[in-house]
Amino acid sequence: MTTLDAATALFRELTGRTPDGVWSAPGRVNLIGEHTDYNDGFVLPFATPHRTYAAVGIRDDGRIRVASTFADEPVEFALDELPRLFPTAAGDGPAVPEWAAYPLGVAWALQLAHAATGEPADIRGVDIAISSDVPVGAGLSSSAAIEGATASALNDLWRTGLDRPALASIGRRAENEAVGAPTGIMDQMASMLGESDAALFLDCRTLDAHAVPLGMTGLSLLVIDTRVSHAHSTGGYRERRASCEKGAAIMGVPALRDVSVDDLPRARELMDDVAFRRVRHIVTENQRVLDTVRTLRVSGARAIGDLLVASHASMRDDFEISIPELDTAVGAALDAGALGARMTGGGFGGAAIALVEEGDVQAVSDAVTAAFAASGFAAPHLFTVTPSAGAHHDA
Ligand code: GAF
Repeated sequence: MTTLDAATALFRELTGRTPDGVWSAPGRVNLIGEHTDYNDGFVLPFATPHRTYAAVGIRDDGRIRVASTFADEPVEFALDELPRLFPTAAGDGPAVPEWAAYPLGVAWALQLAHAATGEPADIRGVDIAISSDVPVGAGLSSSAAIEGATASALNDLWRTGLDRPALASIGRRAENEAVGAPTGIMDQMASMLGESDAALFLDCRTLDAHAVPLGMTGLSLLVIDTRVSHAHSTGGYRERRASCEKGAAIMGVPALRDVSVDDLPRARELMDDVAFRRVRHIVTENQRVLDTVRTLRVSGARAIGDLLVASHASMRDDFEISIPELDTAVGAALDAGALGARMTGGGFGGAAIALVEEGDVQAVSDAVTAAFAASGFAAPHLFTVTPSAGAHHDA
């Protein structure tokens, strides 16, 4: 059964009806530009072929019910109860299971965003059945996929008429305030705006976005999921974000986007070694994103390998968000002939990517699997990905 069919079947089981429609949104792989999004910087992600499907139907009693193939029980509230549930820190309502906070958070944030427009809409109760083939906890943003599918469905059914960047911002608000993960906007923008065969160059300050063709003929992008799970609502991610904010304050700028590579000697004088290395990662990573976009245009994808490798080293040594499994994946892939490799996503677990000649995929995969076994790590999950389309109405 396809994932779309699984969402439709779950909807029928839940309601005894046919859904009014099915909407889907992809996960994302970030080619380069890590932790730069919440520093108002640059990122270059693309949407995965893996998608989350939401089969949705209107109901007339003002209630919202969400079910998913990865949870035992549906969760149901009155729509007007949502403001009492979120934001998490202030909510005094009943606890919401984390998976349900994504779609319910989107329903809450979409109503708020729409109310601010003053335009007419048709906000009514809904049943939502979710199914997904985006790997969870692998750093491929299964959460943005749920948010994108739900936001697209509700925007159409409620006739709220918001554009894709606005829907991405609603997804981010759900993630930040309903789930409590202090993430940036990259994943939601990639999930909403992704295009086949292209990465999305995004300025996270202005939200200007344009597609950068990857020209992958003869090349493959291999994802190496370490199967070490991570969560951005906890410790490390939040702590890195706080260090960046502190670094920007010390430098007297609104965000680290405003610090250039030429400013780094001054930064080194103003802060301790750890704070400086956190700043240096962001500043050099922003520059690497710009260099990658230029290199892709001028020389093609085969020429970006060194930038990917430099990005990984910066995350390992300066930002300190890699783990031994990710370093092993990157090292083994490069030793086996990958043109470039780096961890992707927020870190502390999740996946690495390797840029590989098509004919070398098997050899690189075997080498990575062997290196994991030799280090006593659980076997990684390896698969290739091609950049795919963003959120849309499927049926
Ligand atoms: C996670 C976050 F959700 C993104 O906003 C981004 O910060 C990323 O980690 C790191 O680049 O995916």
